[in-house]
Amino acid sequence: MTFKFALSALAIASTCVIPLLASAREVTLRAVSAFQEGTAFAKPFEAFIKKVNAEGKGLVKINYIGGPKAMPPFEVGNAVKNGVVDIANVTGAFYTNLMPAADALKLSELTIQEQRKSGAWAYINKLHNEKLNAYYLARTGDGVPFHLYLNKPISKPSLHDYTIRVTPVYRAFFTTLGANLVQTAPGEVYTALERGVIDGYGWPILGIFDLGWQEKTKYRVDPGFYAVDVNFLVNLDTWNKKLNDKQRALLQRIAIEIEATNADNEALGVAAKKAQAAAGIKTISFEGPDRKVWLDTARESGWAYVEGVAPQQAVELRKLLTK
Ligand code: 173
Repeated sequence: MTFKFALSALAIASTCVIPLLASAREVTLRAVSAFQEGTAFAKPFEAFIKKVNAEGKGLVKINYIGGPKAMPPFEVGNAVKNGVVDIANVTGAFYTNLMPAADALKLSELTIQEQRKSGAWAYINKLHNEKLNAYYLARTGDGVPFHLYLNKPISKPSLHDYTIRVTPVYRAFFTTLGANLVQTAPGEVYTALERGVIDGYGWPILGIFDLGWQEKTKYRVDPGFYAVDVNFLVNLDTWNKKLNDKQRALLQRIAIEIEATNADNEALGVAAKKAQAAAGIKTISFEGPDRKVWLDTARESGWAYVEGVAPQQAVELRKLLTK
């Protein structure tokens, strides 16, 4: 073989091989959301996917399977754990069956940026590694409180004789206030309101227009309580084995950029209150001692519940997540 021939053979080989290697390096991740596509708590995740697919060309591609039509919200944690999906957008309340301490995430008084600095994120990530076989990639929802929405007014912090739709987020609080509880996924709230089987529901300040609930809602109770946690979780085998350093760095950088948009949430909440008032939803606002009872009951019943289901983690989490 002449030297010249060898060179041209090498040139041909490399033009064939390099594109193959490049495409082999692009990893496709399957994604689901526990919240319906296009709604308030799917939007940050969808912005994340859009950015990853634009900026990660040739490196990572996210294939968005969709929301609750693709997978029931309370199954999403399991799907991440088993690797049925690689990445998911889901609130802790939907995977307390696998990680009881996830119920404490809503009780955080620190932003995710503060949690990353203080070591809280690292501890919470470790719990996700152990219980959910997941990497805790991002938290959205900081600055979005939960509220009680009603169709029968109340004048005191008491819910005796009221039937309220819940998830684990509100369970301890509304139980302490004397309510009867019905747990449903978000997709079932409208029908429950329409049929009159519930007198109200727990939900954050954002998102009640997404599924048309304003049509069936008379009152919102203020103040709001807790802080929404909607988390991006990556299957741990995917994170450790399927992705390389560059791919992990890209996902981490964009996740942190999305977390920075949590700063917009307060303004979104103000706008949501105005829109609710314009839709005819009246505010029941607890002031003075009632306000204190409302907020103290929310916080203390919430922590007492976590202490019951995950005693050691509750002590650690309360230290890490409160001021
Ligand atoms: O379904 C719910 O009320 C709930 O638990 C939740 C949690 C985070 C964001 C939105 C809803």
